[in-house]
Amino acid sequence: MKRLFTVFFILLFITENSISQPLPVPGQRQLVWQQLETTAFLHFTVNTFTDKEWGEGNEDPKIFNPTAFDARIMVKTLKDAGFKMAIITAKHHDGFCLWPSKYTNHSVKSSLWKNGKGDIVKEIADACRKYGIKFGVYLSPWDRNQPLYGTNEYNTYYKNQLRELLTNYGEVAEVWFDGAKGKNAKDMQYDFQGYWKLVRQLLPKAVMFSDVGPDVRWVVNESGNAGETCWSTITTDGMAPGKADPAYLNTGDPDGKLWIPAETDVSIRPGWFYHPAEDDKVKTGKQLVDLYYQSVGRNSLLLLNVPPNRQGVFSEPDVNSLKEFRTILNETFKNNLAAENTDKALTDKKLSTFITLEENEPLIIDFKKTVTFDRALFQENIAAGQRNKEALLEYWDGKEWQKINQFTTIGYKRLLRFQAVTASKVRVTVLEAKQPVQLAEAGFYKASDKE
Ligand code: FUL
Repeated sequence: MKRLFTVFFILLFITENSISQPLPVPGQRQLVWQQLETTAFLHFTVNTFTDKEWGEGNEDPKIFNPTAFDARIMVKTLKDAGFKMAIITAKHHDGFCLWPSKYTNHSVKSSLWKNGKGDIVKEIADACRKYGIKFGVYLSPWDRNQPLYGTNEYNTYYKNQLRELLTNYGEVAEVWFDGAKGKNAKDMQYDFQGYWKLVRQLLPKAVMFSDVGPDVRWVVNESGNAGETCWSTITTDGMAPGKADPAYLNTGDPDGKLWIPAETDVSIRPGWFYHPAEDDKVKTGKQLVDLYYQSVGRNSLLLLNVPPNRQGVFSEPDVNSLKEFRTILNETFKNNLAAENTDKALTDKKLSTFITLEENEPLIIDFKKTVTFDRALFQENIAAGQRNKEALLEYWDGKEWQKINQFTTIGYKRLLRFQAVTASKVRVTVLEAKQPVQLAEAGFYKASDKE
């Protein structure tokens, strides 16, 4: 009898699980991170003064002298343009530290800037706090200056520097681990597991970026293109920073075991660092908006690099583009045409209120009047995992349903751009899903003329 019961319970367990497998879901820190949508990178080091992209590591620290450095002006510009975090390159591949690290003299303390008494990291962190945006750090593992590089002691050096950055500057919301390493670089076994353990221990709320996580992954290009299909899940077995299939990371994996969403890092200029010759090659506000659709609108996050110039502020073309970017987005997404007559759950801008859509059970959104739109927005309640695989959007032409768009993943956000449609009703049908889709938001907009 006892045995029969055991068999019964095992069978029950198996059936339960095959009906509804628990899906990977974001941790709290990932959920907060994803909703930031637009964050900024500040690439700044000796390269800014030598006109290089990768420093050699033998630069004279004296050349670092941004005579009009103003963290507040830059952070305020970012804040006004809707950016929710600034990540500073505390140390790039050249090894020069933007803070007065105890562990090396190759830093601001040997520079002419503020007679060696300044701290760029502190000024940026303070400005972020003043203007209410989050603060993050980039600390390059590849270090072309540090003599210990290539030995295991370098791992200790790196961890000591991480500890300085994570204990002296208040909350750090993101730590960026760059896997880049030159072809002729010394052999070096990075202790990534040890680095990550230290961050978790010191700042459990911080998200960590590397190609393959642990919290957020790389989108695998620097042109600002998340996969049109973009899953926040991947399986990292056998992977390490610098050792992963690019196509896999770009689109993610519907069957991935871990929640590790994609981050899209791209520069407002051709290079990551400021070069005077690129002043007329700054992406326009309209081009930045395209990047927003290709990243945030494809279930990723936009990490836009805006490099300070030799004075230590943003140059005018960059500032103008940032302003234009936010103006266009504000204009486009100002008026959700569905807001008046749709279930409030879909337009209250909360992920936690949603409508559940089963496969092939369409949801009709009736605008109750004729409206014209050329953009659509969908969001899933990702706290319950990412579910939609394929969906169809149609409009009612007065006689029958006409296709507007058939699309794949939604996740945190999916934005669609299409030729203007004039209609009084639309219909959304989930064609295939991992589990019933928890549709948190739906929006229909007429794009700004500036787009
Ligand atoms: C790359 C680096 O080599 C670039 O200089 C830049 O920092 C970019 C964000 O990551 O791997």
